[in-house]
Amino acid sequence: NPSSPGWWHDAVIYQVYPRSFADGNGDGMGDLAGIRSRLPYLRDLGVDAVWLSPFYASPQADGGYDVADYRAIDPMFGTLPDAEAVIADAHDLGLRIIVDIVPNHCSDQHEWFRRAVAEGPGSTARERFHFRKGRGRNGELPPNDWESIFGGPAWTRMPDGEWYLHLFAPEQPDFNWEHPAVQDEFRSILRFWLDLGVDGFRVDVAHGLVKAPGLPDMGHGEQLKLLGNQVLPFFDQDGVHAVYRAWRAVLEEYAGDRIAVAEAWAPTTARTALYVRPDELHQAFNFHYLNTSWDADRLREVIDESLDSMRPVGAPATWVLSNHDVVRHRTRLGGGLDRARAAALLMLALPGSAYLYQGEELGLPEVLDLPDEVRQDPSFFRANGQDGLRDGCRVPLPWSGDEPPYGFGAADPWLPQPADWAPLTVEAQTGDPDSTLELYRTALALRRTHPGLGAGDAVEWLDAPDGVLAFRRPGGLVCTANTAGAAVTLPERPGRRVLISSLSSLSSSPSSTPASSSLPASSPLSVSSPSPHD
Ligand code: ISL
Repeated sequence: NPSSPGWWHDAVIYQVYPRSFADGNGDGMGDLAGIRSRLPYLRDLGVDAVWLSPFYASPQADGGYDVADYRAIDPMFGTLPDAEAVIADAHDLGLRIIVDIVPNHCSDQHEWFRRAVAEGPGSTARERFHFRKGRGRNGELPPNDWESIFGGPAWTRMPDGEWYLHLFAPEQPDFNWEHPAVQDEFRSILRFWLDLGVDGFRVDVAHGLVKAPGLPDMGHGEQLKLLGNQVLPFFDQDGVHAVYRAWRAVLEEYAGDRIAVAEAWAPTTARTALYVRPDELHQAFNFHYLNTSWDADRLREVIDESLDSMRPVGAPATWVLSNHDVVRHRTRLGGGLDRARAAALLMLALPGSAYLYQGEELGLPEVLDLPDEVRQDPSFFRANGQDGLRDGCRVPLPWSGDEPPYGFGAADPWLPQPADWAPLTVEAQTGDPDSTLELYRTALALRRTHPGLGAGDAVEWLDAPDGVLAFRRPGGLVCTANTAGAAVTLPERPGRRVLISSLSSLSSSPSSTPASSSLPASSPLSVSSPSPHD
């Protein structure tokens, strides 16, 4: 039906971080064969699409976000036929596949950068990147004061004296997006993957590609904030939108509703909305929501602001709690597993599209005690105010068994798994109605039987006591979340029944439980519906 909104308006999209999902060949590193073998698990979980973080040929200086060849699979992950098999199997199972595209920078081992290094100052090969002479008497100072997101200057000096720009690690040189060859190359890369059948792209650092003309100084020495109101000469420049208009035209060449989602850290939701105008990308991650604390007033404010900012451009709001760059929400929100479960149900009751990060459906916590010598993340940036590297959310998934590697693969996983994860495995949780995995399965099934849960672009707030969020969704479903530290008493809602609750005791006998009049302290969320006689 051409008049109904596309599949992506209310899709639940599951992020796979390939190194840590499942290891098919027993070398301790996740791979495409492992992903392929676990696709039925994702179908049974009930998600609509799978986003795969990079699996391209890469020296892995930044977990594959340093791409040496955008059209090749890294041997560590498999082969191009393996990728085709994942796409084909996913489609057979009714799952869509979204791949990561990394256009801001490549690897220093990319052919173009190697040529730029070899051909030296003044060569045309250098024009595809940002090479500059340094400041100071002998050019010994960086060309400007930009800082890398990972810390330190955003410039590295070549032995020949020129400097090149890298917003991330020195192994990740930034492309010069003013250069037509760069623009052409990425349109061609999009077509390569679209021809292979992918359903869309997650655009890495979508706000970074275009730099302010002349590369002016930032003007202050402040440490970069993950999400601030700073206007920076290398982020969220107006010129970036021409790139996405060109990409949208490529996506429209293909049948089947292919989409792109922007990883755009813009300073405001209004700026974020510019990336999802009708002729640009389809969705943008909502990092404002991710950064919101578990507080009813703040949540309500950010939910409204998110919906309000997307409404004028007609793009769906998105909701995300965890990804491979931030502390897992079970740990980040504080309040333990109960709060993590409530936050998940709240997210899945909101209109729009929700992103899950592998392992959150198991209630995995952040691994905080990884020894320094096993860590591999090049970043030192501060996530949500907490100092931390990003390895603790990338620990390989526990699938089965009583001890590491918990069915992840045959060998020692590339990051060690905690000794106490046996109760968190997929095997241990499957069939246990109180488990977090079954909570997610039930919630995702409810989104299918009650399509109103993900539909529309507004929520209808209901009066609620302090610390409680309550809203009505289409079909008369009411969602209630208690963010307060103590039990609250809710008005009686006769004739209603609880469809799902993050607190297992409330939903254990769904058909007979009256709508809760008392919502216990541990921040549960319930979704209730009118009874058939209501
Ligand atoms: O831009 C930022 C702050 O304003 C950063 O948060 C930045 O957008 C973010 O770190 C980008 O992350 C993505 O690109 C990185 C990679 O290390 C991450 O894993 C990826 O998600 C470089 O490719």
